[in-house]
Amino acid sequence: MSDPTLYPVSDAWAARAHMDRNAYEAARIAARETPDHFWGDLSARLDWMTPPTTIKNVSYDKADFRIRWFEDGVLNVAWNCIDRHLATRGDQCAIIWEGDDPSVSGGLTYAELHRDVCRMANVLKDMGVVKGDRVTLYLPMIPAAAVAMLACARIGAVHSVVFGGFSPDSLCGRIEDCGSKVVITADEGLRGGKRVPLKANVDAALEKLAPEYRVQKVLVIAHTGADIPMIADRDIAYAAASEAVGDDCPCEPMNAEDPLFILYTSGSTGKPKGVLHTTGGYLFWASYTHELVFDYRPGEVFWCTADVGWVTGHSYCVYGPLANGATTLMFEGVPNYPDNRRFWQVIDKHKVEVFYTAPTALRALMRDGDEPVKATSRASLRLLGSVGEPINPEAWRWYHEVVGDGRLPIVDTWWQTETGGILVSPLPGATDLKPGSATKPLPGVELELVDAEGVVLEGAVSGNLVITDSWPGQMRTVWGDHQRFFETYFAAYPGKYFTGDGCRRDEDGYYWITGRVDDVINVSGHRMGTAEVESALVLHDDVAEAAVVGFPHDIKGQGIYAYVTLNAGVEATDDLKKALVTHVRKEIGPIAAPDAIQWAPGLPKTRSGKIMRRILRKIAENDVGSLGDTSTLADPSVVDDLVRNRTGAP
Ligand code: 6R9
Repeated sequence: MSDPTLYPVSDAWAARAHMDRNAYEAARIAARETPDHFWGDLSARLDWMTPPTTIKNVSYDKADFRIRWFEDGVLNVAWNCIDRHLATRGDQCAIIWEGDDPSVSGGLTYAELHRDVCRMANVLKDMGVVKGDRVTLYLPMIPAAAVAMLACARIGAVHSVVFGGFSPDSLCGRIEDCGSKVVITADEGLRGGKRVPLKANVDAALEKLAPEYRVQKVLVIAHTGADIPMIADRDIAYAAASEAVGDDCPCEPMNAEDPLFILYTSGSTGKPKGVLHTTGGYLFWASYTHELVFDYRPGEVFWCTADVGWVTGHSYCVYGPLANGATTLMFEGVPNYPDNRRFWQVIDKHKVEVFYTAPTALRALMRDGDEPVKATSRASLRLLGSVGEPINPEAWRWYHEVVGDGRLPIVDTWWQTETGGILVSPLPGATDLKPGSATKPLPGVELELVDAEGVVLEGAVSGNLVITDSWPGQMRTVWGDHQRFFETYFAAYPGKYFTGDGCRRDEDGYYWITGRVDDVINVSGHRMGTAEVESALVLHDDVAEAAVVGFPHDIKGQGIYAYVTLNAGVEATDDLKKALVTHVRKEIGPIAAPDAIQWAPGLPKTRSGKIMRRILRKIAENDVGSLGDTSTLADPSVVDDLVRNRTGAP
């Protein structure tokens, strides 16, 4: 077949997989009809200090709202990810580390991971960190990042990892929101041959903190060895501190519903939300989905290219693989440094068996043709995965035919920071593939498509994607704002979790995620709230008002298009555009930098003053033939001006 639309499960996969078609169908029914029994049995995949007797306790009703899984169970995440493997795989590599510089790599066995995690846990304890305290991590992609996460988990501290690409301002906001008294960072990071001044950013962030949020200690890991200023009584060099402690640290018994981590993510309004995940349900889901979706077998080398600053890095670089006793690869660098063969060379170097990356990386590499890929063997690979945004069929086929030599299934995995782990994905032994479709929900994931009024849509149709029941990995609250949690996810369609995504279901019951239907844009697989970028822009002295929308971008999936109204008397120059881009990079971080800025003398507003983003989106997409009804605008003529002066979006 030259251009098949269906890629059937091979006999070999059906035979080897954890779940074949029949097992999948049976699990779907069992999870729906006898959830306590189904999940209760499966919960034994974790090691419990006290096994749970109550399995599922969930209500999405406003009056009686609660989400609890395995609630009387007691366990420790670090025990499950490390200690329980020591007897059988102490000498197995737990983490392979590949540095930004191709001549630098390393790693840790499970025994070494145990030693390092215990030491860091003891250092944290000596610094006064106790169960329930929040600890902010601002680290490069080095094994110490996983060690720090697990050290927190070991003593019951709640980690909040902030992506190293976020600015000091963003870091400051996240430290204040969760009230961390301790920050763990490194001297510098390395990405694509460039140094990332992590410690300097932490210093700048802490200077901006309001006094009541004063951070007491900063633990600094030496990575590049840069000569950085240390502040007496606040900064602690990790190397020396870890020499002073023992390498044994008991695991704190944690209730299944005790918090494990907070991870900030962008929403459609306001500042980023602190998504809270708990101990039992989250770890269970990360572990279960890692095994099922990637059909993971002990001893295989698993590589998820995401940074631990994102949820994908949490669940599939660290928690899922380590809970399953895997060898997980951590890569510090970027796909095109020193050149565009890097991913494939790393696969050959470390004999990677499962490779999990984002469509934006594939689209960027695809531009350079097949030759860089074909220069490598990739013979060790047996499965490919995709995550973060819809994968366009063209990129899917390139991934399948060129990267996978036409022989590997692709699991296109749909999920969110909020869901803790994968919810919709093919299973390699059970699901025929369609390029561009995340295919079908995992057992226990009950999807519906609804219209704007909440009417349930049947059959082959497009609508808003909602989930009618709970799964163990679901987030439990927005840190410090339970009301916002309910309002954001459960108020739009009572009794259902609203994903924020639009979706089509085809005649075979396959799901095709079409993208966000709210004011969140997905830039290179990273979520960005339009409101956040707008707030950053209006902080600039010359800006009166700003409106930000997404537009289709060949590589990034979506780009950021900003309409900016300047203060009276300010001259609209190209230099000012550049200054605004720099300003947003500084306020939020490089991922938020606008791809296009258009000067807008006026913005299209309703008479009640609401900006009509629908129109701004159309103009940014250069789809000006179908602007729809503009008669409700206070001043319809602003639209003509915007259309006339549309910026040639890249
Ligand atoms: C894991 C992660 C979540 C949003 C989500 C959706 C988009 C993620 C996708 C996908 C289509 C896929 N998304 N995976 N869209 N197909 N396979 O990315 O979490 O950063 O919270 O983003 O990403 O729009 O709602 P997060």
